[in-house]
Amino acid sequence: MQSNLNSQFQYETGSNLTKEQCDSLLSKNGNSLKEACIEYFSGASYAPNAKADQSLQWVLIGNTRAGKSTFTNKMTETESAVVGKGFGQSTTSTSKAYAAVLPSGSKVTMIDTQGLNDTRGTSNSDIERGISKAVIRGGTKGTIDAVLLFQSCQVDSFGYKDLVRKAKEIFGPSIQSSLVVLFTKHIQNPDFAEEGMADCKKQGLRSFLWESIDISKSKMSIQKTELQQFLENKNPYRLNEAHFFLRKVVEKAYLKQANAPPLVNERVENYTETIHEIQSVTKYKTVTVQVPETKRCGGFGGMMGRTKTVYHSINQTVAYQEPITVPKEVQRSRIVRAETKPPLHQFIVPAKKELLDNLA
Ligand SMILES: Nc1nc2c(ncn2[C@@H]2O[C@H](COP(=O)(O)OP(=O)(O)O)[C@@H](O)[C@H]2O)c(=O)[nH]1
Ligand SMILES: [Mg+2]
Repeated sequence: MQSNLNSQFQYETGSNLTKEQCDSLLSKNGNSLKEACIEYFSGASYAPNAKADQSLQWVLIGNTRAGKSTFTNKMTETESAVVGKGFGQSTTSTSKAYAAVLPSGSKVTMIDTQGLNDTRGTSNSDIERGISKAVIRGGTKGTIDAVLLFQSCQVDSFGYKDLVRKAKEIFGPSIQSSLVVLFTKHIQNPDFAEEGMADCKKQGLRSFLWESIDISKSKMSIQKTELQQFLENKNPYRLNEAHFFLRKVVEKAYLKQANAPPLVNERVENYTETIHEIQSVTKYKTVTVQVPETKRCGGFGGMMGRTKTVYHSINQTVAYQEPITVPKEVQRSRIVRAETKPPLHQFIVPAKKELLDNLA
């Protein structure tokens, strides 16, 4: 039964969770498939009363090579985040938390996330799930003070619109007021940066120009102080809002799944059947036959040449065919039709889209 539930869970989530991971999610949810799916997609394990941490929490989101890891290293004054070297190569494959002390002395936890539009073929929805898992389920802190959207000005400066959308998909629509677009690599392309910032303003989004590399030590410390002041947030985003949003998404996805036409699955099933074959065997039996013999009669008649017929019984063995039934195994096949609903995970993205579009 449990292994059945496990495979159903894997089907619905399209995940490659281990048996143990499935078991633990299912048993945590009283073996309710629906609740386990809600937890899987929404991060319900997020502790609503996560410890009230005094430090700030920033989440860094951006395309690969936008400068997230470099930024992290500048803030922590270490080299602990790996920076991309080869062109177009992404380096951060999972989300990691880094602690830094701001010029004011406040502590900040930065979650450096896996770059979106990953060059190694990881799909964006997997990355988004990874981010929400790290941030929402990580449960280190119940609030986010800022989500920094990294936009490199190397090629253009409008890609951040996609990041805004992604951030809303991950955290829910009310993240908007905590979003800050950080324009990086702007020194060579000040026009791109200017256009981008003007565009952000039009969208009612905050933006900040940031330089990690081509900057002196003293300018860097001014920049950090400015950023810190810029990111001060009196009303940090509460992570359980993200959780509520994602829960709504899963519930909507369930509805969509229920209304979707079933997938008809036809497969050929082989089976063995025992039939009874009629064969015949040769058998023998003994029969008694009467064999006539002509004998001369006795007395006068005999002398006159008269004869008579007498019969002798003799036993004879005769062969005959007797039918018998012999059991025989034969291989047969039949077409089995099964109707299943498409897996739940196929409805998560459309459900999110619908919820966000309804709000827009
Ligand atoms: N000029 C300039 N280059 C940067 C800046 N930030 C990052 N880079 C370079 O961009 C490349 C990718 O940076 P990385 O931090 O790994 O990007 P990530 O994928 O977003 O983490 C590296 O070669 C960095 O040196 C910046 O502010 N200015
Ligand atoms: Mg990185």
